[in-house]
Amino acid sequence: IHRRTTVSKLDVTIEDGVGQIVLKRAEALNALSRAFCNEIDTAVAAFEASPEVRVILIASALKHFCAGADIREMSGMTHEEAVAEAFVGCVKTLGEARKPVVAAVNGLAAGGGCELVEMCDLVVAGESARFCHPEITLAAMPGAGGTQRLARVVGKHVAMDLLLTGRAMNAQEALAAGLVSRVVPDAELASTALAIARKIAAFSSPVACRIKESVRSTQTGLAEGLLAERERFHRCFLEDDFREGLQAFLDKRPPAFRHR
Ligand code: CO8
Repeated sequence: IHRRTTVSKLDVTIEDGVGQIVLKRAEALNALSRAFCNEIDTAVAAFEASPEVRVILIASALKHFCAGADIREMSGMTHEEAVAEAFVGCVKTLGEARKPVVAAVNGLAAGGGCELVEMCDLVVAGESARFCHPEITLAAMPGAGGTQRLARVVGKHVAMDLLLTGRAMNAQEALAAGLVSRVVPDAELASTALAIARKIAAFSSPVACRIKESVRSTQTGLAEGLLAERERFHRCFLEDDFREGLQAFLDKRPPAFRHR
């Protein structure tokens, strides 16, 4: 069965038991605006509900995987709006998916984009892929699991290096740290990720989901940690350094933080 629909900023296809989501919000390097998150959320929810889909695959059609939260949109939001709209809550469905999720990462996965990767179960990276959490350079912090899932995957000290310095890790480093499952030549990224997804989709789906559920149960305290992280992230919206960090990015200048 092969179906194809185009939902403005996403390509969504189902083939051989693999539900594929290809991000293509070209004007902002797949930055996660609320509308874009809602599209991702809707696509994942549809795949979760579809008996045709046994594995979910997420990839990018652009030169980067995803540039993180939409800084332009965040800069216009008040604290009340961020809390009321549960900003960052919108990509919840991917993080909570029962079905296995494979990520195919090319270019940069930054901030919220790296958090999308951390929500996935098996991560295939092109050899030029890079991973970073630059939130601190904006006087922001991760809000969709970056402090929680990353620390659980790579350990406290590598997580701290990424989160407190904002530096990017290359694909080989990410492989050694455990954030990535496999590194392949860039030209083979899409085909390898699809082959892996198809292989998993050919097995019994209930048992694949049960294996995932069982592995996830090792992540004790994750749900509570995610909620507490989100609350801390929302607090950034009350701070003047955060406003300055976002504005400086948009103005393409270095930030002048007051609270150094
Ligand atoms: N938000 C909005 N617009 C963006 C973003 C973004 N995150 N990233 C890039 N863009 C825009 C740029 O403003 C630019 O627009 P224009 O052409 O109008 O000037 C266009 O995309 C292309 O970007 P660049 O010219 O900068 O492209 P480069 O190839 O030179 O650089 C980078 C690519 C390195 C990815 C660079 O764009 C960059 O550093 N982006 C910001 C990365 C970042 O700091 N991300 C973290 C954001 S904070 C965060 O993610 C918190 C997560 C909270 C949870 C969110 C869950 C939804």
